[in-house]
Amino acid sequence: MLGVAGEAGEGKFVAMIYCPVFECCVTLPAMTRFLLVFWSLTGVALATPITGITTDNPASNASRADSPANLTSLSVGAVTWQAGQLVAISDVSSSTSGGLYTATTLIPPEPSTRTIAELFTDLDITSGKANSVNMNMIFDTPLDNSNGAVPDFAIFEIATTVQSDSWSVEAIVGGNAASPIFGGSIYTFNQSSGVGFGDTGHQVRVARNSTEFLDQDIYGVAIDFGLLGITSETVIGVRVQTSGGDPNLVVGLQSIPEPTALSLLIVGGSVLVSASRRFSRFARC
Ligand SMILES: [Ca+2]
Ligand SMILES: [Ca+2]
Ligand SMILES: [Ca+2]
Repeated sequence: MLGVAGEAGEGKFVAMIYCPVFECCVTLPAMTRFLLVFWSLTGVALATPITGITTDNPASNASRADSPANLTSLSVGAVTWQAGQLVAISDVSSSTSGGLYTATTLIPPEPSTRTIAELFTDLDITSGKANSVNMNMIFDTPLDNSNGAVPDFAIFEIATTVQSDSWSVEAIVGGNAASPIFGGSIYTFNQSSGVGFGDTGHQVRVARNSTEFLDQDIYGVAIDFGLLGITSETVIGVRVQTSGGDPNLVVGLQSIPEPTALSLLIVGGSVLVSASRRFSRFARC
């Protein structure tokens, strides 16, 4: 199902992927809308690549060294969470000491007063932690899964081309970041299991040392609490665990009422079916 990835800009994606259902290439947003409708109707779900974001600092594809960019909206198919619906992390703890980085600097070796909490309690997609093992994060406001299959939180990370690390996530339903109480089950996903991360159009240039730099793109994926076995519980945070992944932002997505979200998804799906019929006449691949 996953195919060719195209270049992305701020809020605009032209990636084309092969859809075996329609036997043609469709845009990534169209495919995501189809998947969301399919999941809503069948209960079969996967994590979902984000399809667009906006930030307070537009992406500059000509430069690999973006300035800090705080998330101001996030879209998955036809569903968009605006700034007031994005829930930041208020507390974070980590089991490892992997390198912290900001938009242009790896910390260390640069002397810095920045802490892991500072890099994860804002909405900046250009700062994070390289080679994490696991991190416990508490949302500023508790969330729930009253929106059904609509995603409830998103993870952003850096990678050279496409995200290829393995990720596991688990809901925190009590306690705090240092001593969490987990609920539901662990959900594991990666590129080989069919879950890709969507390209944000932003980049970072991470310093490995004083003379060596690593250019990375920033990607995002949205996840439904149902994948974590959460139905009626209140979720106060999440544990994010990776095999060498590099998270730079975890953000909660306030619940958009299911009827509204579902109608948006169905409209999106209807548009997709209509468009795919027209498209398939001349765009088979
Ligand atoms: Ca960050
Ligand atoms: Ca949900
Ligand atoms: Ca990575």
